[in-house]
Amino acid sequence: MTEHTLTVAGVAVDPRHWIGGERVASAGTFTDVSPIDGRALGEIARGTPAEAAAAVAAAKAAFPAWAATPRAERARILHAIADGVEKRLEELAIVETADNGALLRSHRRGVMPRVAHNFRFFADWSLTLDHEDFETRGHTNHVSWDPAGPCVLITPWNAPLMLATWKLAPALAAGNTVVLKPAEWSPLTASLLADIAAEAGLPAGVLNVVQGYGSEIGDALTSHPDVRRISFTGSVPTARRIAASAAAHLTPLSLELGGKSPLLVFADADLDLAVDLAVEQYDNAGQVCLAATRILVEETVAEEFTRRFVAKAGALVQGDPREEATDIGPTIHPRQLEKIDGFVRRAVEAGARVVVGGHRRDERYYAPTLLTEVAQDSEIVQEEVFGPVLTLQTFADEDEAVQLADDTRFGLAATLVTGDRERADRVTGRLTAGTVWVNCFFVRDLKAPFGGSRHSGVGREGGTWSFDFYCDLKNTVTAPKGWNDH
Ligand code: TXE
Repeated sequence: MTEHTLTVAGVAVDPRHWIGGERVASAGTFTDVSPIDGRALGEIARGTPAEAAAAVAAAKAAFPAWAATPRAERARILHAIADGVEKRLEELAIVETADNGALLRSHRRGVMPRVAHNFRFFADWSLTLDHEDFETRGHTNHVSWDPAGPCVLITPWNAPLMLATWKLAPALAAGNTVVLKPAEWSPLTASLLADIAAEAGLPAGVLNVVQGYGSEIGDALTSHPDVRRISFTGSVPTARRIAASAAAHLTPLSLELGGKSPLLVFADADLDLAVDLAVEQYDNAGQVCLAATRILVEETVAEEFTRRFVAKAGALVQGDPREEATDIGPTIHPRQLEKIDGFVRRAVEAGARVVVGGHRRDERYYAPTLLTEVAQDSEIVQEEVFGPVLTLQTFADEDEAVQLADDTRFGLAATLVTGDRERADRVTGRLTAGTVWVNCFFVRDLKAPFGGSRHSGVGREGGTWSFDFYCDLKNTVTAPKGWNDH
């Protein structure tokens, strides 16, 4: 504990940067506020471009030794980080909930175990990367996966530690060093992770955490000539700024952006399953990039689907995310709630009918909402709301279902509910989406490629695809002749 330490829900958190294995205070600070009740959690380092550059310099200095560390040793340290996450799981869960308002029970049972799994999975996967050798006219081709260098990871607030570690683990396992820039609305668990990584024996400078506003330090990170990879999860406008800034040095980018994913319910579907999957889209108060926010139902079952949906949605408990019984917590920030409310008001003005919700409960909680009678080209159907707001449209046949499903600028995911396997295959083949779930939702293996098409992103991460991104692949061609020992 130092004079800087904050106590958040009983847990000590250092609000300063973590650069080169040391805590570094910033010239200024910003106030981190809990979405649960608007209470200030503390003053957090407000990074400057010079501080961001210092973090990149620390990552650069630490790179040669970490890159030269045998993979098995790097994997051992990543497993030790996972052990640390598991040991401090309860603290991480409590702090994350205080900071971003998502359900404590999900953090305890789903998210934080997954954070530990991110480290274990990518540590183990790094050991399986093939050093493929093959021959060309007697010459040997040897493919090696070289670490790329310092990586900048920029992450959002909706699933802070989960998204940070899903990038961080493969980047480190591959032998890169990292500057992590967490979102300013949820800075705390990244700081705890820095402590855990240091305790696990991660050498100084391999992981650096800079706090602050993306608008103030983003450029210093993304246009830096020593940065070799940038992985970003967040909004489309910010992605455009990052891409423009990264263009200065042609720094490779991985962009995981928003979505407006469809949930297609065919008349042959198990309707109770369809309703369960639809209501699940309110998880994390709808602040999930993968959320299937456009429900498309075959006309003949639309009335029955709606009846069952209304009953199920009506039973959801909205309130304090720390309570076990709560299903839907607050939105991240009153500004986000204002944005959500604006979307719904404009949709209603344009003729949408409110089936469920349609209003704020107070300045932090937005009632789970379902709107119908919405036009395909309307804002509410085309734009990501990032709140507990779903739309319902109907379709007459498979062709219309596909046409509506695919008619946005996004392409992140799609969910189909149908009892007909052939239909599932046909429809899946016609959709543009990085992930298609059939009769399920959110089942996600770290081996699988993850990402989106169109405005939902550039590139894929997951399994070998993560290492494709975080490594420089090198092919060495060796002739059979020319050796002194011949
Ligand atoms: O995102 P930003 P915001 C969508 C969602 C939400 C909207 C706005 O629709 O309503 O985006 O959210 C950093 N250079 N998603 O404003 O700005 C920033 O500090 C470098 C979907 O919070 O994209 C934060 O760390 N970095 C999404 C991160 O970018 C910059 C999750 C994300 O913030 C920067 C979040 C800059 N110039 C929002 N400006 C998803 N795909 O899941 C900001 N940042």
